[in-house]
Amino acid sequence: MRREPKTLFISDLHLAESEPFITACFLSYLAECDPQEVDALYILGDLFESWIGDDNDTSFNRTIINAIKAVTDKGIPIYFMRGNRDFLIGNKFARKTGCVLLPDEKVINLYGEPVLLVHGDTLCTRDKKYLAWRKKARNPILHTLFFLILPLSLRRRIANQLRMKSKAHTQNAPMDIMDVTQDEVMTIMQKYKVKTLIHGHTHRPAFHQFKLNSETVTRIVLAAWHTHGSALECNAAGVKTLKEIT
Ligand SMILES: [Mn+2]
Repeated sequence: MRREPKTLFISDLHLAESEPFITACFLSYLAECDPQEVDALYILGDLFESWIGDDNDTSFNRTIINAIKAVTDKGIPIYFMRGNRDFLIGNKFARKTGCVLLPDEKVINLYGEPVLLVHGDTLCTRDKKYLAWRKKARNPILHTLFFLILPLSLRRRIANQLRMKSKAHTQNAPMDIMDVTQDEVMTIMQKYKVKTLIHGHTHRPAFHQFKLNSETVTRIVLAAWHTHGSALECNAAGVKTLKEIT
């Protein structure tokens, strides 16, 4: 008999070779995904700490790709939304893993309920410096012309420098500008006419309830994987729980 079906949401794993514990945690999480139980897995960005192109065929990346492929091969659909750290993930990655790539804003039908998914970086509108950079970096013509044609070794160096710059920026920016802007949250939820929004990016896991057009709506924030994993589990009855993964 089929166990109670559920849909899973994860984000901000920041997988890197230097973090073997979290990588192992993710690999065992995938291995335990049972098609009798899991309807779908959504990865809402920043699966990787950095991604310099689908052609960067390292053994680390291959291990992750194969583990994801094993899950989609079992018949569990995996949907992937790019984050600010792995926005260069492309069609080749999707083909190799069997994932379906999602656009930056996506409304899904979650057991009959329309739910809006975003990574979360675009909700942090007070971080003007980052948004200006994002606009340039996310231009597909620009990254093909100026980044993806560079040799991998050079791309790796640039990515490291950008990461260091980003770290310095995150550490120096006042705490509150790194969180979402409530106005932006309300605007986007209204635009897509949803009562539930799920996102990651801020590393501030929570269920936020507030009024929007006199209705109670919910913003669910996924947790980053630091010392352990975390996933949002949703079932057909509408129950949503953030669960620790160890
Ligand atoms: Mn992020």
